[in-house]
Amino acid sequence: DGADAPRELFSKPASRLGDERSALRNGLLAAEASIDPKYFYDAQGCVLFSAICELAEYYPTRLERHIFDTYREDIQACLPSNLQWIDLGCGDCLKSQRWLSTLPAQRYVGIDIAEEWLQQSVDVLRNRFPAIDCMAVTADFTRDLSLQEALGDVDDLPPVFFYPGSSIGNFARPRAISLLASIRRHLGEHGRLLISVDLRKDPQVMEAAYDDAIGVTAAFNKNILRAANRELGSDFHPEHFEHRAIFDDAASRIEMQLIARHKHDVDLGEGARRQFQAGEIIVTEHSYKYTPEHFGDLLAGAGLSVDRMWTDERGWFGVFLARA
Ligand code: AVJ
Repeated sequence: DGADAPRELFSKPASRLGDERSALRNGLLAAEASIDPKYFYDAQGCVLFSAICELAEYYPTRLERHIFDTYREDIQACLPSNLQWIDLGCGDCLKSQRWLSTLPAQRYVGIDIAEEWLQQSVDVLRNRFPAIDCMAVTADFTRDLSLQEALGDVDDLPPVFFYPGSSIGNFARPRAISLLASIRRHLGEHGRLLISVDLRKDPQVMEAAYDDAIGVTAAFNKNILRAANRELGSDFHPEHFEHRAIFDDAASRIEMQLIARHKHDVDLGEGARRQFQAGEIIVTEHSYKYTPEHFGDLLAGAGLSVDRMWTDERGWFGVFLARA
């Protein structure tokens, strides 16, 4: 039913869809089954993620807003005097709205993969800030940050890339570095990157944030099976899987898993099938957690250096300002 199909399906050429579909199927046929976390964010997944952000256990969103509100003037004083605000993975653009009302931004560029949601969100911004040139760019910047094509020749203003929400935490080091390096190529002398990341802390606190008491995150995790069913024509039953979130200290990441409750077969479409043994795992997401030093190393690996860092009082969450 198209109503709640993953939004980005509507705006992709068939060839691209085919590649993604086979990548999804291959991930589920691999020895260690996995599903790319981008499939979380269908209509239902976005509603569940918004609910996760309100959970007592899920501290990142609340702490990031506390840091932005507490240090707004301090952060703003470190930004170029007139700028274009490049909002990476802007979603509903609400986080940027809080900045645009006090920033000397001449242009806003919202970049996201979900086209029509992006258009609606940028239209709201356009109406709210008539003096700012607002652009919407549909791109998967994590794979093909073709900002040059996306921005064209609008490199007349120093860019501030805004990458909040610890979204960088979804990527292992190699992909995180290539993403950060592609941003660096657009910074020039005056451009900046304002990026946030979840910091390492008591594993129980981190695990609770991904396995809340009332089960919203469990629902968010199981919902990915419905997205896979729409994409592949597979017949996963979410209730045949159990949610688990564990902190892997050596890899410094939360791993979200779906665990088969009992032995059963799943039709993966196109003649492919897989038998899941009881206890067998599908990995759905990694969320990497950094110390400030480690995150500084990651940025350095992409040719970026840290200008400033701000954290909440307990040092649980970090906002970093970086330059080329
Ligand atoms: C949006 C990817 C940053 O990793 O914390 C929240 C997604 N997953 N609860 C994160 C998520 C489970 C979130 N990111």
